[in-house]
Amino acid sequence: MFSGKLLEKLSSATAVVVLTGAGTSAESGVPTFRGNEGLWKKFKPDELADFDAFIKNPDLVWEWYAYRKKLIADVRPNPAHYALAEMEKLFQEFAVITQNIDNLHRRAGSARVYELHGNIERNYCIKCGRWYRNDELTLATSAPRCVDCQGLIRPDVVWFGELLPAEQWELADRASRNADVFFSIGTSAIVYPAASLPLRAKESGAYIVEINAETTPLSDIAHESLIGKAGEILPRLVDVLRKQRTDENQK
Ligand code: BV8
Ligand code: ZN
Repeated sequence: MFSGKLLEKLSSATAVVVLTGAGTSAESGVPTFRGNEGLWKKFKPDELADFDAFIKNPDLVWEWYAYRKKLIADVRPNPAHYALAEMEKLFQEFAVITQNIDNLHRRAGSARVYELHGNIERNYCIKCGRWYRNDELTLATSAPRCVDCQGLIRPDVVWFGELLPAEQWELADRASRNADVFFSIGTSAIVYPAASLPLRAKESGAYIVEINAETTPLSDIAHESLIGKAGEILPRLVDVLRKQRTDENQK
């Protein structure tokens, strides 16, 4: 299933970076955005994941995020998340850069996780900046208001037209440029600037591998594109890597 070239690259790699998208959480039961059952099918992205839409119709945007918060609270990491947490132990430098806001990588045990698009478990008041955890919010039908200043509370996620968190982006960009092998897993590779990371990694000499259920704009640029489910492919890759290390140690 894995090419000799990939296994050779991984056996000599010190720095491995993984960019993940919604497809990595799909097998946990979290709907993706652009797939057939995707979230964007029912809702339009620019009606929901956008600050102006939020100001115009905070209740509708909160209805969408309340639905996702409830859904994400009830799901668990899947074999793809656990395999990535295992892979972290096999390389000197390993980072997961995620576009996902579901916190499932950390819940699966990954330590170095850069969240480019925020985290659905955090919320803040747009007027005074006070932070709120999900369990501090009563997600009834209308948008929650700040107890201190009555300002609108929003989820701490990156909407279209908004800048990504500077420190997370900086760390992700540096890790991508320093990678020996860069995986793009479960992402349609169309949302920027996240989708520029594999290109930056390739410019700096990294071996680019895509693992995705279908081809994407990255497929022709990557050195290898493995079509399939992350939850099936990644555990097999970890098994092969573990065996590779045992064989090496026995030499
Ligand atoms: C910014 C909110 C700039 C959080 C999201 C025209 C051209 C190029 C760029 C632009 C443009 N017009 C506007 C832009 C910029 C825009 C952008 O890239 N738009 C795209 C759509 C063209 N980007 C932005 O606005 C970003 N900000 O650029 O600011 C700026 C500059 C100066 C000053 C101010 C600002 C902000 C981007 C973040 C937007 N936020 N969501 C939330 O609620 O989640 S976007 C949304 O898409 C999510 O965040 C998600 O993370 C992201 C990417 O989606 P994917 O994760 O890839 O999910 P998707 O469903 O698309 O694909 C899943 C894949 O998995 C599929 O391929 C499927 O086949 C596969 N799969 C399914 N199951 C499995 C699987 N694979 C493996 N195993 C499985 N089991
Ligand atoms: Zn406030």
